[in-house]
Amino acid sequence: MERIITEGIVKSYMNDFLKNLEVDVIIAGAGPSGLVCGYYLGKSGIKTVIFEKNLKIGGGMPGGGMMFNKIVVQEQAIEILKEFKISYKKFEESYYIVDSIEAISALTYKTIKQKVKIFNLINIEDVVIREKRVNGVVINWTSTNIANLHVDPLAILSKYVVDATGHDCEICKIVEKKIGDITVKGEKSMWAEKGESEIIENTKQVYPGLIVCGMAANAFYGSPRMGAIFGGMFLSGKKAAEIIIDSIKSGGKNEDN
Ligand code: 48F
Repeated sequence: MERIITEGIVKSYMNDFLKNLEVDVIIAGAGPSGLVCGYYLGKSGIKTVIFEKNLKIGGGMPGGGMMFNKIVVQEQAIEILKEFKISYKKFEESYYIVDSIEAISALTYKTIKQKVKIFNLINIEDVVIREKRVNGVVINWTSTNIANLHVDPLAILSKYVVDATGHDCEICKIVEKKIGDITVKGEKSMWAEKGESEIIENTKQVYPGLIVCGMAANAFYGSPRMGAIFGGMFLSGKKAAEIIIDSIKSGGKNEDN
C-alpha cells in the first residue's frame, strides 16, 4: 500500500508539472486577485498556471481584517461574488459583508475547475527575459529559499506573466532590479477610498509580457493601501485577465507597450 501511495502522488504530480512547462499565462501568487485573474483566463480557454510560494492558498484574504475573518465588498464587485456563488449580506448602502473563508474557498475551487493548475510551495525568484520581453519565470521550492540552500532553480515559459504578489510587488521589483526600464513606486499609507478607486486604472501591462494586478498594482504606481475591502482586488484580477485575453486574441496587436 505504501508503494501505491508514493507512486500515485509522485507520478500524478510530475504529470501535472510536465504539462505546465510552457503555458500561455503564469500568475505569481494565489491571493484573491491572482485567483480571479486565473478564473477568467481559464474560462476563456487560456492555458494558465499559478505558482504560490505559501503552503496555503488565499494570500491576505482568509485573515479578514485583523483576524476577524470577514471582508467588505462594494456594490461594483457584486457581479463577481455572484459569478463565484459567494454569499453576501448587505451591511450599509453599497457595502456588503462576506465570510473570508467562504470567499477564498469558492475562488480557489472555481478557478481550479476552469482547468487552472495551482502549484503551492513554489517561489518565483526571477523571470525569463528575451529581447526586452518577459517570457516566463524562474522557480524553486519555497523551502529551498527559506533554508538558503544553493540549489539551482528551473524555468517555466509563458506568453504573459501576471504579478499578483500583493503588497511586495515581487515580480516587478525583480524586473526593476535586474532589467531596469520600470520603477516600482511602493504603496502609500491607508486611504481605502482612493486605493479602491485607483486600483483598476493601475492594473495594466507595465513591461512587455508583464501585467500587474491586485495590491501589487497599487504598490507599482504608488497608490494607497485599503485594508480588508476586496471589491478592487476582484475587479483588478478580472481586468488583468481581460487585458491578456484581448492581447492573445489580437495576436499581440492590442498590447500597450
Ligand atoms: O497578498 P495577496 O492577498 O495579494 P492580492 O491578491 O490581495 C491583497 C489583499 O489580500 C490585501 C489587501 C486588500 O485590500 O490589501 O492584502 O493583491 O496575495 C499575494 C500572494 O502572492 C504570493 C503570496 O504568498 C500571497 O499568497 N506570493 C508573493 N510573492 C510570491 C508569491 C512569489 N515570489 N512567488 C510565488 N508567490
